[in-house]
Amino acid sequence: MGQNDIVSTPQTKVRPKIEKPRLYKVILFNDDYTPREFVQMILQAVFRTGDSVGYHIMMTAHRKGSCVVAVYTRDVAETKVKEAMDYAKDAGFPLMFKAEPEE
Ligand code: NFA
Repeated sequence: MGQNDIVSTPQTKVRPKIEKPRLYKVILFNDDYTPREFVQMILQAVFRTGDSVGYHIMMTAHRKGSCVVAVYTRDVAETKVKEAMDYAKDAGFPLMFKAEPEE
């Protein structure tokens, strides 16, 4: 090959198809027994809602029957649901959370 020959390697870009992880909603359900302050405490401790957002999520579930708390990957959603319900169970309250896949 002479001095001025250009050698070019074909630049094929490999773009593997990456599936986005499915996300799961954590839903809080109302009941007649768990104190409001306890629900708020759980929302702050487990879901890091802060004071004001925790209050609004609790009140929405209280008025409408349920409320989406947050959205996570499956593992995180299920771990937080278990953690929250273990706290409630230990305190003797029937508070319920569920993790549901998003459409
Ligand atoms: N309904 C409960 C009460 O009046 C409060 C509550 C809110 C419980 C949201 C569960 C979920 N003490």
